[in-house]
Amino acid sequence: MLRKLIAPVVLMTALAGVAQAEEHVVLMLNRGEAGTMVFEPGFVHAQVGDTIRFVPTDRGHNAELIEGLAPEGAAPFAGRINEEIVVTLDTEGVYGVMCRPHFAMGMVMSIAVGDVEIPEGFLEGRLPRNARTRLEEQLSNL
Ligand SMILES: [Cu+2]
Repeated sequence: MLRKLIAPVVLMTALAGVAQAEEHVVLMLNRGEAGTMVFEPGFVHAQVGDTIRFVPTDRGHNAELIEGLAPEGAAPFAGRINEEIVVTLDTEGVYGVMCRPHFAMGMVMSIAVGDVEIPEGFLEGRLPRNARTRLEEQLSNL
């Protein structure tokens, strides 16, 4: 009797695992592998429904969507300085994220959600030079 019950439970657990969203952890650091004032990792490839947890490991940073660097319909977000935030990725596309105090120093990261390509003209708008350089490097992973 017990054996008959176990098989369906194991199957359901396996199916739930496939559909389960993943949480990606991104650290905000004064110094990391890519240099000073960085998000680490600088690039995350996620699926729709996944979340990103931005962790202020070092003080003085925030995580916020860069205006214009997001797919249409994506909800903007902006954490406060030193705030840990969790962002749910509901919309497929490419996102650029910055730390506002260190945007000019190139403290940015990028996210690709789903099986996507970089939209045409994605980095054509006004961006600090250091931010553009890092975004280009990060998005070369796509
Ligand atoms: Cu910062």
